[in-house]
Order: sequence, then structure tokens, then C-alpha cells
Amino acid sequence: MNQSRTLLNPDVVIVGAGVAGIYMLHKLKNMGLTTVVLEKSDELGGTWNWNRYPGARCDIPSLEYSYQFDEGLQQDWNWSEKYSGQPEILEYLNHVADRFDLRKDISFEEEVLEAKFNEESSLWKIKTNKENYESKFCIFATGCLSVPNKPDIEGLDNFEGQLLSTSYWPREEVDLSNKNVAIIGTGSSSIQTIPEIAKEIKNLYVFQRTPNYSIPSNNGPMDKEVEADIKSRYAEFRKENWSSGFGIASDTGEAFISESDINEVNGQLEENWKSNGLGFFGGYADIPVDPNANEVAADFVRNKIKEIVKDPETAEKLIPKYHIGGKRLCVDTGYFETFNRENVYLIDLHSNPINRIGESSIEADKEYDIDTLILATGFDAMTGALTSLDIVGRNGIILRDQWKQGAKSYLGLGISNFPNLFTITGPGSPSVLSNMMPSIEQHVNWITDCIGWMIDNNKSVIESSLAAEEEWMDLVNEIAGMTIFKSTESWYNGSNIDNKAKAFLPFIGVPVYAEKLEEITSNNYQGFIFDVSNK
Ligand code: N01
Repeated sequence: MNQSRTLLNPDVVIVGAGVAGIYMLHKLKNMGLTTVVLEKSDELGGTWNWNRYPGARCDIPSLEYSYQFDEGLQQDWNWSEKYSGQPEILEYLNHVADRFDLRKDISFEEEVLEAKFNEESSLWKIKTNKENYESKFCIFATGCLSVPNKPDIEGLDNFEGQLLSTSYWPREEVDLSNKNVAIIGTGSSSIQTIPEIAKEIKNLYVFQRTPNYSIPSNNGPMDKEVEADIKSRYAEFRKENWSSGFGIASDTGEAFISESDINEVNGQLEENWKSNGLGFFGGYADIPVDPNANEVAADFVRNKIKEIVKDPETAEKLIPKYHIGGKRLCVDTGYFETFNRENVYLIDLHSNPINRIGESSIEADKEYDIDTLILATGFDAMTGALTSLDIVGRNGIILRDQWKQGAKSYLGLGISNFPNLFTITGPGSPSVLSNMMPSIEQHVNWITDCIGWMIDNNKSVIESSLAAEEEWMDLVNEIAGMTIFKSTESWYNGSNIDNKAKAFLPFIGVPVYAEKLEEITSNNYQGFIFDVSNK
């Protein structure tokens, strides 16, 4: 049946041409390995290609959310704003692909349907919508937030108006002027979209299941003096990422709220509110670990919401009751202010759940006539891109089945039963609780070094041991248990997806992770097994 398919045999197949895939390609090409990147879209960029909704912007400062592997690149590229918008980041990634001549090794509009390990040949057989490949290594660079969560709401498939999703926003201009629009979800994507679209549309109905903490971005044009200063000591500046818990230089802090004068604390939080964005915790190390300290920071933001939102009832609905940071902190440009507009309505789904979606309406406490429905309902985070296709390891085991009770991985890099398969920023690594850019570079560098080490030492197969993987995930959970993250319902632990096993997946603590990774590596890749062809 598949006789028209060609069998291609690169050394490495990389899945996904986002931030991780393009840097991985660059490194492997430099090593002299034949490599192909398979990309489902007709454009590279991953997250920054798909998520084109109005207001889409990175909430980590541009000078930190950029590659550091090439001094020429980081000196030459100039960001126009403190926090870059999606179009500029996409332009940057395209520049990187052209600058390092990567495009010709990326196959676009090619979707991987199955990846199967052949135990006899120790090769990965990868089937796509176009070709069959056989490669020694298979690297999933598929991102942590790439499979959208489609809500299970009665009538959604029969909606006849304009249906949009923040995670698959059309490339062409979307004209929402004079439209009645509903948006479901109030996470980061929605919080960035709402202020932008509220200005131009007739009415906006915001359907909120859980309110979120959000900090003003205070974005603006790039301060040229700051840029020049950082560029004059870029390598040193980048090192600061590695000493901060979440990998963001602006987030470093040694003080404890519990040991500080409350007036001083509120003064510092006020400063953070005015300038730090996602680094709002900046200065205080106990906000993520001590519920009492966390409550001080949470109350600070709750009071800000009360001050900003004029209608007390709306303000009350917008106030989160859980630990600040437990769900991913959001960063906005006038989000809470938008609820003072006369054309914006907040519907709290806890008191008024959506009953059904009609052909041109949405029914909760009453029926809202709408022209456009925007889904901003998040992602099957961290595992979705790996469980939505058949990845078949030893003895025919499918990764999706192996992870039924919760995803387990060694360091977020390797998975037992799946030899010669690497994941970049997989479960069990800092990933989404870090600045993704340096975390991606860290993993890409590690994978490159590991493959190089295997070549130098005549090893052909690597696999993480089950014991090492279990011990690692126990550590991930033990650390999470010491923080406020574990006790909050969030996509970090799969709570946003029906029937997904609840397991806390990110490793908390960038410096600790880096230390452990270094220790394991210098100990001859402790916990990995080499050249076991049949277990
Ligand atoms: O998704 P989310 P997102 N009925 O999961 C609600 C990154 N990001 O796309 O909280 C009604 O945060 C859901 O409610 P609840 C960033 O890491 C980064 O906004 O589950 N509502 C929630 O309110 C971020 O965290 C940037 O109760 C439903 C919302 O939908 C991550 O992407 C910018 C529902 C989903 O929020 C994801 O953000 C944007 C249902 N059936 C995003 N199902 C940067 O700046 C879900 N919801 C880097």
C-alpha cells in the first residue's frame, strides 16, 4: 500500500521545528550527523508559529528569552521591546534558521504518525504522512504546550459562527469589529487577548472557570542603555539565569517575607508590581514555599484587583483564592482595567456553568448571542505531544500506555523502554517552570554531548533505567511537595484535562537541576544503560 513511500535513513530524526528543534539541528549538523527535522506546519517556530492571537507576547524579557549559543547572533540581533511580541520572535527564529543555513534540512508539512523502535536493528522507524524514515536516534522537540485542549461542551461542534482558538489563530487578519464575541478560559493566552480585542468589538463575554493572578508587564521600547550594558557582558548576564530558581535573572532573591518588616515587604512588592512582571516574587525566596509568605504576596495582588476593577462584584469574581504562582502567573497589559469597559462582561462558570453552545449563542445564566467564539482553554501540557501519536518502544509498549498512571522520565531527557529516544524539556525537567530558552539549550547541548560520547566510546544504544527514572520522579515530587505548586490544581499536574493521571511533572529549581545533571553526566551517565540490545 505504501509503495510510493521512500525509505530515508538519516542518523537522527528530530520532530518539531520550534526553538528546540532548530537549535538541535544546528548542533547535530555541526557534529557531521545526517539529520532531518520533521515539521507538521508549513512554517518553523513551534509555539511562536501557532499562537498568533492578538497580544501574543513573551513574558520573559527579550534579552533573556533568546539563544545564547552564538555570540555573533546575540550581539547582532536587536529586540525592539522589553518583552517581544509573537511576530518579532517568529522573525528572530526565521533569522536564526537562515543565518545557520538550517531550512534545507527541515521538511515542512510533514507530520509524524508513528515512531517505532526495532529491537533487532536498534533503529527507529518513523512513519509520516509523506515518508518512512529509519534512524538511529529520534528526538522529540515537540514542546510542552503544543496540543490544545478542546473543551467538551455540548453543541460546540454545531456552532455556526466564527470559531477561533488562541492556539491556532489564523494568519490572515481577523476582523472582529462590531462583533459579539465570547471567550472561554482566563489563562495567560486569554489574559493577553482580552485587552487587545475588547477595544474593537461590540461586546465581549468572558467565561471564567478559575480566576488568575496577573501582573502588569510594564512593557515598552527596549531601553538602549540596558541593552548596551547587557550586551557588553552577555556571558556573565546569562550565568545569572542559572542561579535563579526559575531561570530568570530578574527573579533572584534571598530575603524571606517571614523575616522582614511588612511595610518593607509591601514596598518591595509595589516595586515588583511596577517593574518585574513574571519576576513579581523577586527579592523573596519564601513565596513559593511558605504558605504564609505566599498569602502576603497573594493579598497584595488581590488588593490591586480590588483597586483597579470599579464594580466590586466583578472584582470579587476576578480574585483568585488559591496560592499565588500555584497556577502559572500571568502577565498582562491592562487586563483587569478591561473589566471597567462597558462592553465587557464576566461570567463566572462556578455559579453559572455553560449549559450548551447553540448555533449562534452560548447558554449559561442566560443565552448570549454571539458571532465569534474564542477557545482559550489551554493545552494537554507536557505530555500531549508525546501521547497523541503512537511512540512504540521495546516489546511493543506504547508510551501513552506506559504513562497511563502518570508520566515518568529520567531528567526529562530519556524514558525507560524507549532506547535512543530523547525528549527536549520533557516531564521531570524544569521546562515550564523555567525560562524555556536556556532550558532548551541546556538539553540540546546535553543530548549533543551524549551522542558524541557514545560515538567516542563505541556505544550504540542508550536507555534510562527504570530504577533511575522512578527515583528521579520521586525527587521531582518530593521537591514539589515542599512548595505551594503541588497543592494547587493546575496544568502542571494534569488537573486541567479530564481523565489525565494527576502527576506533578516539572522539576522545581533550575540550579539544583543543573547541578544534578552535571553530577550524573560526569559519573559516566549514571542511571543510563548503554548497549543493552534486549532486556
Ligand atoms: O492556557 P491555560 P493558556 N470550560 O491552561 C480554562 C504559556 N503561555 O493557553 O484554570 C471552561 O493557562 C481554564 O480554567 P481552569 C504559559 O505557560 C505563555 O492561557 O482549568 N474553561 C483556564 O482558565 C501558560 O500558562 C505566554 O479552571 C475551561 C483556561 O481555560 C500556558 O501557555 C503566553 C475549560 C486555560 O488556561 C497556557 O496558557 C501565553 C472548560 N471546559 C501562554 N477548559 C508567554 O508570554 C479549560 N478552561 C510566554
